[in-house]
Amino acid sequence: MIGSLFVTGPAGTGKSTFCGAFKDWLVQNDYDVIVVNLDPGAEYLPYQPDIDIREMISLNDIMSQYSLGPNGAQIVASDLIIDNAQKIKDKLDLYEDYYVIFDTPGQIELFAFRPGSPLIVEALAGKMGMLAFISDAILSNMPSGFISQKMLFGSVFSRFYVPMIFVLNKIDLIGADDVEKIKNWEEYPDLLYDEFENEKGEMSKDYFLNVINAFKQSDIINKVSPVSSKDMFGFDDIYSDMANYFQGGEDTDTGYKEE
Ligand SMILES: Nc1nc2c(ncn2[C@@H]2O[C@H](COP(=O)(O)OP(=O)(O)O)[C@@H](O)[C@H]2O)c(=O)[nH]1
Ligand SMILES: [Mg+2]
Repeated sequence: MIGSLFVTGPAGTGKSTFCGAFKDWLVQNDYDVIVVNLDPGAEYLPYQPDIDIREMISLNDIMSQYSLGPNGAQIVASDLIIDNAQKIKDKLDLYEDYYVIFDTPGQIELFAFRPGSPLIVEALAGKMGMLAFISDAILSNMPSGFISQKMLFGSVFSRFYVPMIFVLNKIDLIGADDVEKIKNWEEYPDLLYDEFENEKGEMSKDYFLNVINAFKQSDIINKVSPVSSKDMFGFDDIYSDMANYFQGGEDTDTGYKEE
């Protein structure tokens, strides 16, 4: 493994679609890559996983074994991923010079907020793991939505403490002007505050001013990476962030490509 990208984010933001599309993009650009499905509850996946947790954990078996409904079984299933880490690792070891993309359970709390999840990242990726937080462009297009996604991003970062990319997915559903507006919020957080005030009218000014200040001072406001997993747009930027982290720059990586 060259490096691993764990793809997380709220349900329906497009994690699985991103995993499949980013894999296709990497393959088209001559990189070796596999996708690992870590969602035991996935009924349908928009890609063919190279390693699949569903072969190791069955939601139906858990439901009957522990007399649980589908929701309870999802929680137990997520907690069982760590028990299967070695099995997954053995399979990963067959892919020495590959990038590995991990798709994570649909509901964010099943990955980000279970006690064992940082151990899963550590066990499967060692020091070569980073996270992509997938946010939905429609939600992030409003100041309140954007702030809520950034706070969630910060919350996930607090748990894993590995490099994280804030992906603004589904930009095909908003205008180019809106993408620029969101990028501007990132660069000039005071603008975000002004527009948030316009959106909400009366509000607790001190609280939100302090939230924005915390963003500014903590690197939570740092960069957004606009992507359309549907149109395969924006993946070059994601890739260069990965290459920078894993190999210390794209030049090194070009060397790898020519090997
Ligand atoms: N328009 C558009 N739809 C997308 C994009 N990415 C994902 N979707 C759709 O969003 C829905 C949820 O996607 P999915 O990958 O299952 O989300 P997950 O729950 O985060 O894994 C599906 O209907 C996807 O087709 C995108 O870039 N653009
Ligand atoms: Mg999914």
